[in-house]
Amino acid sequence: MLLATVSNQLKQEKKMNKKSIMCFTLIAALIFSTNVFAHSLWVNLNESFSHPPGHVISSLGWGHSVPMDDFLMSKGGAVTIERYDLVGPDNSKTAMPLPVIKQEKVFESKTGMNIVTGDLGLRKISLTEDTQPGTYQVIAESKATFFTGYVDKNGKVKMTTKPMDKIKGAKKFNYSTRYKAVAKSYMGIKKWTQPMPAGHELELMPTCDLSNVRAGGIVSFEASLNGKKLNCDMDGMNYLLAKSNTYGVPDGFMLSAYIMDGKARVRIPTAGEWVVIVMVQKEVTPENELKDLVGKCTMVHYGATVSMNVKP
Ligand SMILES: [Cu+2]
Repeated sequence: MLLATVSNQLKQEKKMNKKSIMCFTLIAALIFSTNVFAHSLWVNLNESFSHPPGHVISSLGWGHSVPMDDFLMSKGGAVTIERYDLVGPDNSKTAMPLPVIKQEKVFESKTGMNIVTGDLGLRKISLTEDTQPGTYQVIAESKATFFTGYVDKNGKVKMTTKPMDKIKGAKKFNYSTRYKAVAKSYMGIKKWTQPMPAGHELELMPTCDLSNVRAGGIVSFEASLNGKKLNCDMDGMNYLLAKSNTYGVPDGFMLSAYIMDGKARVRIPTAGEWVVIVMVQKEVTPENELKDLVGKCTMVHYGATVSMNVKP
């Protein structure tokens, strides 16, 4: 009896060791994902006024598929959130608790599925008698992170989240970039007031009322990088993308519009949640405004989104 218990315990310990090794390998693989800068970060806002005075549920989206694609730490790529704010109509900022990002235990189902819990920043924002009317913003920002691919002294291809100058013994760098993703969503409580910019390097601003968009309506935006209007010119082509789970999904396409003189507009064909995306990549050179990053990375990737709910 006692022997059986000891042997069971040993078996269990062995199993746990194996699991923790597997877990570590998984974390390593996650952090070293290559195409993470192709992922978008966005804010989902779901308004509920069934029980007055009402509330809004905020959550974060990460990946490709609207409204929720993946956890902030997953095989597709990990991201750290450093800002998750509720901004009032008077532009006052209230920090909401950041999502807890960690590798959780995987539960196995009886039919070959894996189940895992996680935190996508689910926060309830309730109205009170004292709620000031106007436009509220929920703003999320990821931490600017380096992604470097290199060949080590033994000829092995490696990937890391360090800048180039922190990697020892690299024979060759395949790529090195810094990526930061920012996300905003707006809600007009009783009325729409023009929101203030968030102060992002890549700032995407609506120039229309986003609380009352209907299918078939036009939405307009302004986009700038470090205060300079984005454009389509000799410096490159900049465009805005718009995607939803109610349009183009089975065929894998989305809408796009050129950004001319900082402005772009798009007609939204269907009701549902839409995410508007601008992604910009800039080369680091000793002559341009990114010169402080020379030696750390060769590229900088910026991603900005604004999400909205379109009525039928
Ligand atoms: Cu992906």
